[in-house]
This record gives sequence, C-alpha cells and structure tokens, in this order.
Amino acid sequence: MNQPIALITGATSGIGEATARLISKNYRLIICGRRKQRLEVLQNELENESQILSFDVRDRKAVFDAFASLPEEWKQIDVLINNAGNAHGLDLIHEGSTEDWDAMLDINVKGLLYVSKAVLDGMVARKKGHIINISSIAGLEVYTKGNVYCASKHAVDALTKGMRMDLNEHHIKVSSIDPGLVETEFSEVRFKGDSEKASKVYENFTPLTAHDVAETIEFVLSRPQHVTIGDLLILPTDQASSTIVNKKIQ
Ligand code: NDP
Ligand code: 8X3
Repeated sequence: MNQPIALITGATSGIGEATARLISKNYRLIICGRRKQRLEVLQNELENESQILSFDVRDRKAVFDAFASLPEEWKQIDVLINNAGNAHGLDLIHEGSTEDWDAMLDINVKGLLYVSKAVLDGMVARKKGHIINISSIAGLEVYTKGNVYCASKHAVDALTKGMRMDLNEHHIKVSSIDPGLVETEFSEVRFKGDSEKASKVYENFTPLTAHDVAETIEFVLSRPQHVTIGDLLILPTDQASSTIVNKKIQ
C-alpha cells in the first residue's frame, strides 16, 4: 500500500526541515519553501518519494497554482504541517516597521490560511486528514516588543480552535504545537541577518533543537485515529515562560 502524503511548509530550514527528515520514512512528502535549491538538496536525502513546491505563502495565486501543479495522486494530502513562519523585528509597538508587521501577518496568518484552503477541499471530500499548526509560546503569552509576532501566533491559536470546530464533522484532526525557544534560523530572520544578535538569544542555556520539535510532531502524528493532541506546549527545561529563562551567566 502507498504511504500517506504529508505536505510541510517551511521545509528549507529549522523545524520544517528536521520534520521532513524525521518523518520521511513513513510519509511521501511534499516539501515547500521559497529556497528551491535547499528543497532539491533535501529531496535527495529523503528516504521516500517526494515532490517539491516552491512558492511564497504570502502570494495567494502562487499557493493555489502550486497546489494545482501537483500530479492528481499527490493532491490526496493526508497531513498538512503549517510550519512556514517567522518573526520580523523585535521593537516597541510605536517603533515597529509597517513592513515587518505586514510580513508577519501575511506569512504567519494569511499564508497559513491560503495553504490550508488549498488542501482542505480534498480532506473534507475524503472525510480524513490531520492539520498540525506550528504556533508558539508567543501564541499563549505576550512579551515586551513581541506585539505583532505574538498577535500573529495568537491568531494561529484561534484558527486552530476554529478549524477543529468547523472540521469536526468531517473527521479531520487539528493540532497545535507551541514551542518555546528553538535554535534555528528564526532569530537570524528576526534580526535581519545580524548573526551576533541572533546567537545571543541562545547563549548560556540549552534551547530546544529543531529535531526536538520534529520528534513531538512525529508523536502527535502517530496517535491512533480516535486520539487528537489538541494543543502541546514544548519548552526547553531552562525556560519557564516567554521571559523567564534560566541563563547561567559565567
Ligand atoms: P526558520 O527560519 O529556520 O524556518 C522558517 C521556514 O519558514 C523556512 O523554511 C522558510 O522558508 C519558511 N518561510 C518563511 N517565510 C516564508 C514565505 N513567505 N513563504 C514560504 N515559506 C516561508 O525558523 P523555525 O524553523 O524556527 O520556524 C518554523 C515555525 O516555528 C515558524 O512558524 C515559527 O514561528 C515557529 N516557532 C519557532 C520558534 C523558535 O524559537 N525558533 C519557537 C516557536 C515557534 P524559505 O525562507 O525558504 O521560504
Ligand atoms: C518563537 C519563540 O519566544 O521568540 O515563537 O517568541 S519567541
């Protein structure tokens, strides 16, 4: 029997890439992201058949065109991992950049909606599927200067709950995974390529790795059909909340 199909957005780095590597033994994957060359490298390393879709989740037409370009068999998606997203900037609200605000709301919220819509028609028709939204501790708490990023992840939290309600009669599982601090390219993007600033975020404590989160996604996917993990907060042991991190200052 053919293995199920999982579509992962944001598979070019961090959590999405680690998840692709981990679950490729059990799923045929559709790996997505803007950096096509990285997707090609990843594809060569995956254990199973895969498809590449390179598009910007902000671009509604590109999302639907990409989905339409899939061979018919590959449109029967069993699992959607809505992972693409980032923070852009870390500023007080009155000092924030409107470009950063647009990026976060367009990518983290509207991008997630467009991809979900493209995949959901098929899931609803087949009365089967599992959506995992990668939210954040920032979807549960707000921290100083987190304003719009936190708002975008609070929106993801609301969408997860709303999806679970609306899709309930169609037997579609909807889960949210809310990581704390994970060392990926996230802070590089947040601080616009300032590596020194980015690496400071993960200094003097042990952050989560992308693989830690991937293992959690694998666990959520592995539950039997009658079990849905609704919402799962995963933290580094050194982190107690968005702002309480036990840093060992030397
Ligand atoms: P990375 O920066 O390593 O990965 C982000 C991924 O999102 C990349 O593959 C990137 O691909 C993709 N992406 C970003 N913008 C777009 C876009 N416009 N269109 C298509 N794809 C896009 O960060 P993480 O792995 O850490 O982030 C993954 C998710 O986890 C995000 O939703 C993030 O908010 C969330 N998260 C991260 C935490 C952390 O501390 N790292 C903690 C909690 C949640 P490409 O650039 O090639 O398009
Ligand atoms: C990413 C974690 O704390 O930088 O969602 O918001 S945090």
